[in-house]
Amino acid sequence: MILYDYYRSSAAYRVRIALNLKGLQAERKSVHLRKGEQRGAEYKSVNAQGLVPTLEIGGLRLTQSLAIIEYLDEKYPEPPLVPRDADERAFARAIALTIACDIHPIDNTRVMAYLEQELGLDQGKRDTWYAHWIRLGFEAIEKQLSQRPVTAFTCGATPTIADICIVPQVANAGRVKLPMDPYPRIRAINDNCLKLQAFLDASPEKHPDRE
Ligand SMILES: N[C@@H](CCC(=O)N[C@@H](CS)C(=O)NCC(=O)O)C(=O)O
Repeated sequence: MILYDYYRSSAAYRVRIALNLKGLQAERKSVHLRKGEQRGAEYKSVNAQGLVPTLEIGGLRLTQSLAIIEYLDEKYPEPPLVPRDADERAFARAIALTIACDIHPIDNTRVMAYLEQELGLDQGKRDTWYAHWIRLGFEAIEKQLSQRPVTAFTCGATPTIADICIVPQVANAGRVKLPMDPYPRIRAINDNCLKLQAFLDASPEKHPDRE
């Protein structure tokens, strides 16, 4: 198994957490996003989108972090990362997709580079943009969580795909110092996740390629 990875990539961070929760080892190949390696022909032959992560497994090249996590969950069912109950599964996926579809892509490296290079936005304006989309998404997630009983993780006593998406997104919020006070439920889930070794070991701070 080979994970094409970058320490600061929150999408790759999701897959690192999932692999750790499943107790799976993957060889790591670093794709240096700041040097633009993701856009080179070599990596584009691995991942046509030029995005990390990619997971090579059993002769397949899997792309898209949530598709990778769902694949791992089907192939290695324990511990389950997607709730088996349909209602809970829908909620876990909704939270994961709020982050993966409606927050993260608007703040992606290539979007931020476009704002800087094509639209001439300075760092302050880029940070305002970055924080704005996280705030909008977190407000909605916090509201949805507040309508449910308090549990250690999004869907009960064990982490799921929702928590796997929350932790890297909270880390991204930290990069622009987004105040987290308005989101106590998200904060509590993040804190609970970060008590688990699987989450800690996947963090950018612990990444062997960290700069
Ligand atoms: N929806 C994709 C997003 C992948 C993605 O955007 N990865 C970012 C890093 S977090 C990337 O490779 N960015 C490179 C770029 O924007 O040029 C997934 O979940 O895998």
